Amino acid sequence: MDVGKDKLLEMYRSMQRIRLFESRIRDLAMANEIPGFVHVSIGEEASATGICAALRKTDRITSTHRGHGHLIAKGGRLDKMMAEIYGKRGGYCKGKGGSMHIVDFSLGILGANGIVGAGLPIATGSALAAVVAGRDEVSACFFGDGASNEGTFHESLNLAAVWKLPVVFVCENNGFGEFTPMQTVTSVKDIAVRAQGYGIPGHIVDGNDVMEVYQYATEAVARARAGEGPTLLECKTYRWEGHVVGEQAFLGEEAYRKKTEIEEWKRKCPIIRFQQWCLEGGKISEAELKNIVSETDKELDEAIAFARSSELPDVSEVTDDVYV
Ligand SMILES: Cc1ncc(C[n+]2csc(CCOP(=O)(O)OP(=O)(O)O)c2C)c(N)n1
Repeated sequence: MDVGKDKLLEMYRSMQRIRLFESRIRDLAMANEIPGFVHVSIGEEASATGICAALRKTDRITSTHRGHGHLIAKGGRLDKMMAEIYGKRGGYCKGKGGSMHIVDFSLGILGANGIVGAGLPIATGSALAAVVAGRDEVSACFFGDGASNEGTFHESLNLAAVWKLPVVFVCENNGFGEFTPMQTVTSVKDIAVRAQGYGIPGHIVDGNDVMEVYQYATEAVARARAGEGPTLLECKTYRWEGHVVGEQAFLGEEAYRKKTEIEEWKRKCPIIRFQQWCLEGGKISEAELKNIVSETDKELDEAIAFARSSELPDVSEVTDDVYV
């Protein structure tokens, strides 16, 4: 696929922003500086990036409990995300949503979501709304392998197929739902085959290869925009960290996965892979890549300073912006 240098740089920046943001979040949560639960997607950066790189700003996404990467890839601001995760007033939801409820309608981000499988009908509804309103917009829906066993997955794929809605369903298959290996609770080896049951295309994608994700996403988005209906993409990937930050307790004798498996997947790091591909082909220089990392580190220092200095919301504001 012929991709210009600007796009490659944009994708590299997106993956590094996700990795570095979430690495900081993980460390801050372990230091008890961040309240509540945080789920990071370290190791899964290529799927969020490759999909969002194929979308327009006006296109929409729905996300999950593991949503920082999706939001960053769609253009989310790191300072407002950081403040939200700190529970501060300067955050996207004025500190009342936290990690799992970040929304930015101006960027087409319809929300992270703590309810597994909840994004599927929202994305389907958003695609229907676009068709009814005559807007040329595509909705991309991120969800996990666990969510593909929820009723919402099956209902959404069916309706989106029947009405040929402009949706791209993106299953990020990281092999586990919490501490349960996917194969022990899922009737098929590959989630992509479930597309056949709804008469739509389904593709298995190397979710650690950002260029492959981008290629499949470009085709699925074009198909959706042309009124030909939805596509299911299954991005095979792996999460390096626990289901939730602070999960070390589950790495003992009774662990649900082996350390060697984690190490094996670390060797397939999506960022290093893309970096090598860019350097080997002389597409991007090492200095350009390093510059992106140092710019992102600086952006993160500022985002953390912003979050720390932002105020906590007042108890009197608890029902503001909430339907009661
Ligand atoms: C409807 C619902 N059921 C159960 C849970 C508890 N829960 C939170 S995350 C999770 C696992 C989800 O697995 P998957 O969809 O594969 O996403 P991953 O965590 O692997 O990214 C579960 C069961 C929930 N939040 N919502």
